[in-house]
Amino acid sequence: MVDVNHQERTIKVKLVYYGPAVGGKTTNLKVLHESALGTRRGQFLSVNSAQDRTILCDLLPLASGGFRGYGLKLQMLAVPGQTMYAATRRVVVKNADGVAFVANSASDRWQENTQCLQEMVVNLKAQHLDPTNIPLVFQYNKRDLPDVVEMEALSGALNGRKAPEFPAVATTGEGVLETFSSLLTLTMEDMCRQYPSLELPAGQTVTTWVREAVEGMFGRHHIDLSEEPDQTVDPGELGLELDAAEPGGHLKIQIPTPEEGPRGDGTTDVRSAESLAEAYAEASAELGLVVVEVRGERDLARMRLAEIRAALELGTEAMHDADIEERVRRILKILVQAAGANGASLLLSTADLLKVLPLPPLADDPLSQTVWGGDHVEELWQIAEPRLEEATGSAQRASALRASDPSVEAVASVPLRSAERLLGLALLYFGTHAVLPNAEVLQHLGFVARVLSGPLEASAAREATSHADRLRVLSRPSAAAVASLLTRLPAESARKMRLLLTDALSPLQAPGIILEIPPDAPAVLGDAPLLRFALATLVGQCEADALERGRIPEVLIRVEQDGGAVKVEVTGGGQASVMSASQAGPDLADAELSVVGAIVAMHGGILTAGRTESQTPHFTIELVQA
Ligand SMILES: Nc1nc2c(ncn2[C@@H]2O[C@H](COP(=O)(O)OP(=O)(O)OP(=O)(O)O)[C@@H](O)[C@H]2O)c(=O)[nH]1
Ligand SMILES: [Mg+2]
Repeated sequence: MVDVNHQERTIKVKLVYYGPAVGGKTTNLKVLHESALGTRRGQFLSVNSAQDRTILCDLLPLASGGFRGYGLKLQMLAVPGQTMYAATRRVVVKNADGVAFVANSASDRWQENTQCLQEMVVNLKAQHLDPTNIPLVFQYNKRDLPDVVEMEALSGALNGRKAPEFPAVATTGEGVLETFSSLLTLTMEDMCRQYPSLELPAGQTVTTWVREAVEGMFGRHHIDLSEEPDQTVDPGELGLELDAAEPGGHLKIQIPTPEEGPRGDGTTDVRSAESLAEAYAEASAELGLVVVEVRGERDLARMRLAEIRAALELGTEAMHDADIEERVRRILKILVQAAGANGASLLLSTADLLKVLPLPPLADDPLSQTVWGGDHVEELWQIAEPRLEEATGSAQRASALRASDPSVEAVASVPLRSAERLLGLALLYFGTHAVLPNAEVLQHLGFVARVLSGPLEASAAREATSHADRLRVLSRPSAAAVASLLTRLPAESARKMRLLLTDALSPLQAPGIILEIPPDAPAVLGDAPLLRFALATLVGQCEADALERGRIPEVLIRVEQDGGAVKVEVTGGGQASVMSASQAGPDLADAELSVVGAIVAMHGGILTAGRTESQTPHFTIELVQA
């Protein structure tokens, strides 16, 4: 039974490849894994013998995009075909939502195919699955071998149910995607029968949905590896890569298998040995699923960090290069990626008029186009946190959203506000096949929006006055939000690249900031945008301190080598201003400092904060030398 989670908005579907040993099950999954676009595939996990025979199972997670706004996760499994792993096969088919039977076309494998099919029927029944009804397709593989059984003969012997059947040469990709698409279609049709609430709206069929889903996952409907030896890697919309480990790699666990098992004394209870094997296989298969899930979560956390990094980068880079429309476009791109949306626009409140800035290819904002939508946007102007609204929620909303071209099924409204005021409202649009954001994603969007409101505020202020002072990079609530995210992420999520501090810190150069970096300063290991952001925050602290004491800010950033570490010192100060007398500076231990602390900790470094003898702020960051 398909696993539907309404709260997380996910559907999990388990598809099992069953068949005799060396029939090509693993090869099918391997080809699917290698051909799937980078953002759609998880890690391919196989537990093998040294000879590459499957011992436990192969596990391939694929994300097929949205089905009625739910994120559809496919768990593709292949059983081990060798006779001795019967207990494992029984376990792996448990809770299967659909099965592909991969037969070996070789003439000398005829009997193994029929025996294996009989065993599959027994195993399905043992797991309370109906072999006459479960979504099932046949693949007659290895059609390239010189001596193969005719398709008709294989079909007559195996396919009594007259299920869809496909010839294949899995090693070249032939028939692989066809088998998969057909199995997915049958399984989704079956799911719609089980859950009438998930049935597609009028005018859409599972077949058309599968066509688009396969296109989205593989960018094609037929694989021919003989023609395309090169892999295409899909870096995602924003070009944000998941660094360090490759997320979609192939994790192979090899277990040496002895030629023969340990010698028993002949009194072993065969049944208890078998149930032990089954319990072991079950535990291991579940462990496999957990490993894949944990990796998925880690990849998601990395993606989140990449989005935050992109947002922070926008806040610390030189302002004059990008005009406000360019800045808005980049803000929207980050939000679109974080939400998995199909389009977006930003309603910007400047002075007394409302500016609508759509992200191409949208030419205008769909919602503000309609009378009802225009009024509704005014209501949305009041919201404090991101909100999702679906077309299915009300008739008026449905007609407003579906009137746009292409038609839209949902909109997420994300307010961009500084500590004091609403700067703009991002409207993120979702098409028919999108995965709609769940509560966790909405929370993340709110959080990214708080970080993004910094650069937006800076741009808006720059528009107002051309000689405005440099603005604080983050407002306090945003800083607290960033700190809470950074402390939740594992330390290894930060990119550890070899950085020359001269390059990494030069964007901070500005009037009133002195950079003292010796030309022979050693490189450090770190994440440039995060480090730059941390230092910009410290500079901001020093500046604020000087201003509060009535001085014109002057900040020194000094880099020096200290044994195996690299020390970066940020010292405040300033010239006396004619404006006012000096007083004690503000408290340094606040939310912003906790962000810097979290970033430094991610780099395995140490942050110390204090004041010099003359009471000016003084920070030291010790970083690891590359
Ligand atoms: N000639 C040919 N070889 C194939 C084809 N498909 C798979 N093979 C090869 O057959 C061997 C076995 O393939 P696997 O995919 O490991 O078979 P399996 O069904 O997973 O086998 P078990 O794990 O033992 O159950 C490998 O060497 C493959 O490269 C095919 O269509 N034609
Ligand atoms: Mg295998």
